[in-house]
Amino acid sequence: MKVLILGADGYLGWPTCMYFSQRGHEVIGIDNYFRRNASTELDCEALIPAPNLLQRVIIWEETSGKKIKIHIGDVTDYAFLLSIFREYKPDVVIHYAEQPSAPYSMINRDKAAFTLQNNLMTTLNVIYAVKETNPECHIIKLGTMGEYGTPNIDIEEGWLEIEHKGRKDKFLFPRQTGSLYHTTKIQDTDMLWLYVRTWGLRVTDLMQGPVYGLSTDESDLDSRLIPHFHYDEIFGTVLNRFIVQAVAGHPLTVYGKGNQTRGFLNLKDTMQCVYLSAEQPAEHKQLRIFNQLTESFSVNQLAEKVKIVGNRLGYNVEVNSIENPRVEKEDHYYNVNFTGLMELGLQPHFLTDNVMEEMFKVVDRYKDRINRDAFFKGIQWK
Ligand code: USQ
Repeated sequence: MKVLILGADGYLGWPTCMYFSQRGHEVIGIDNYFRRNASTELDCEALIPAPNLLQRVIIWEETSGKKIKIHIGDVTDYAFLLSIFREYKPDVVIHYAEQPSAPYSMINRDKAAFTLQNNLMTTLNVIYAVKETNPECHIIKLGTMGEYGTPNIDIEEGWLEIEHKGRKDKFLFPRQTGSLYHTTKIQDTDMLWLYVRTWGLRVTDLMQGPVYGLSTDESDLDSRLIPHFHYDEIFGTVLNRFIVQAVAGHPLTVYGKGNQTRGFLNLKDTMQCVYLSAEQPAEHKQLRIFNQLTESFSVNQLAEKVKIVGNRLGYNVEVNSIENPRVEKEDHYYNVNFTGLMELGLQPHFLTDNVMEEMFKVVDRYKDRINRDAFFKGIQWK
């Protein structure tokens, strides 16, 4: 396959580039370094220094003997994106080129406007570039489990059959998010669904839960290939944050009651899910939606796991419940259907003590770089 990866510098983007490249596919990556620049601006840089993309593809070639092509540019610039589509004619485009943080989208009006503008415009541009150059190209779009929110019913895989006054139809599962970032993902799905219906595009929308981990088979080949690993309030996901906090001797920041439950997955499983989706594409005129997670935990359960493993490794891990800066349900029902990716062949890597120990070991190597000010700045949803 010829694979175009948008957002190739990101936490998911760079490991995805290597994953496809390692398996013999031609990979073209694009990034505008949004996250690098934003984390410098907001004083929340990644834990592990990562060479820029142009340097990383050289390291990758030295390590694997395989080439990845990189273009630095902005997917909101349609002329730029179209020129890439015309030059490479990809079979599949993997769209990660979005502002990925819920807290970032809630900082102020300008960050909200950027999130809206960036996320919707990148998606629109991908849709138009595919239509103009090759409507056969499969779009794989990273959505989020947060599109559904936490309804008081089971969360189905994208769609819900509804019977109303004796008649039946199938609709997108009701969506109700808690942040502007998550709202843009709903809007992306709606936009993709419009163009699947009207232009017959083929789309896979992956409703992913929070990801943890900093290791893939490819990144383990050389420490300079490690993905950006954020532990700060803005770009860090909860388990990654807790492990860095434990290593730094900072109490784990459980927000509110800590009964908030989400569906999690290992970074290695994100790679598998995206790869399986590319190998077995959506049909024409199909918006295929998968719920991308492997197991559910509450925040309290994660904190407890980190505490047990951390204490065993000799850290003194404390858990501290702090006032929740977000507006979210702290007690709620949560039961998600996620059979679609399993049926495609996903082999989950579950959150074992061993997986956490490995994360502790890597984080410990970089503990001198931990910026404690980044753990909690208190970005308010209210
Ligand atoms: N949480 C804490 N303490 C912390 C950080 C988070 O209690 O220090 C809680 C949050 O309040 C929330 C849960 O942990 O209830 C998950 O928070 P998160 O920061 O790990 O995840 P979130 O902000 O929802 O966003 C992340 C990714 C986003 C992705 C989303 C999937 O940044 O790109 O879309 O996970 S989901 O959560 O299913 O919407």
